Amino acid sequence: LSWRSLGELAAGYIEVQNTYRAAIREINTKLEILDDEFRMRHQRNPIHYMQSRLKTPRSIMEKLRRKGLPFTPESVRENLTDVAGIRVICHYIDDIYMVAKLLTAQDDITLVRETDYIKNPKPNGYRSLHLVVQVPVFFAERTERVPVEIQIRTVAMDFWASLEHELRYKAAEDVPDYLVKELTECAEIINRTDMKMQWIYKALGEIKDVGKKN
Ligand code: 0O2
Repeated sequence: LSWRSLGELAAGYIEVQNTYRAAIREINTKLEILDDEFRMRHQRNPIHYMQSRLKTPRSIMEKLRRKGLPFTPESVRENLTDVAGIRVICHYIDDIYMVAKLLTAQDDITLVRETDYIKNPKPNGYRSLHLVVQVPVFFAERTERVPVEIQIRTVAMDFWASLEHELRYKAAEDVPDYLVKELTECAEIINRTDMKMQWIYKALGEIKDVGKKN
C-alpha cells in the first residue's frame, strides 16, 4: 500500500464516517420527536434513554476480513449494515413495538430487515428487537440512503445484555457450559419480571380509568 493510496483510503473513510454519523443524527431526532409527542399525550416517556455508536475502523476491518471482503469505502457501503448503530432502551415491552412501528411508518424510512429476538430469543436468552432501516441523508450535491442498525430493548433486557457482554468479554476462554446455562436462566427470570412489570403498569392504568369514570 503506497502513502498515496493510504491517504485516499483515510479520506474515503472520513467521508464514510461523516455519512453514517449524519444518519445517526437523523434517526435520533426522529426518535426524540416521537418520545416528546408521546409524553405530551400520555404523561410519560416510552424511551428511557438512547445510545449510539459508529463501528470503529478496526471492527469494520475485522468484520470485512471475516467475510472475505475488501476493506474499501465502497465495500463498507455495499456489505455492512451495522456501521451506524443506535440502541433504544424502553420502559415496557409494548413500548418497543410501538416505537418500532411509528418509526418505520415514516415516509422517508425504509425497513430493510427486522429480527425479533423477543418473540424468538437467542438460545442463550438474548432478547431485543433489531431493525435495519435506511434513512436519506441530504448533502450539498447528493442524497444518500444510509443504513442504520437499531436495537430496541427494555431496561431489563439491557441489564442482562450488558452484563452478559461484559462477562463474555472478561472470560479469557469460552464461558463454560454450566455458566452459560446459569446466564440463560437469569435471562428467563428477567423476562418474567419484565412481563410482570408491564402487567402492573396496565393494571394501574385500568384502575385509574375506572377512578376517572366514577
Ligand atoms: P457491537 O459492538 O454491539 O455492534 P453480525 O454478527 O452483525 O454479522 P447479525 O445476525 O446481523 O450478524 O447480528 P445479530 O446477532 O442479529 O446482532 C448483532 C448485535 O446484537 C451484536 O453486535 C450485539 O450488540 C447484539 N447481540 C446479539 N447477540 C447477542 C448476545 O448474545 N449477547 C449480547 N450481549 N449482545 C448480543 P456485535 O457485533 O457483538 O457488536
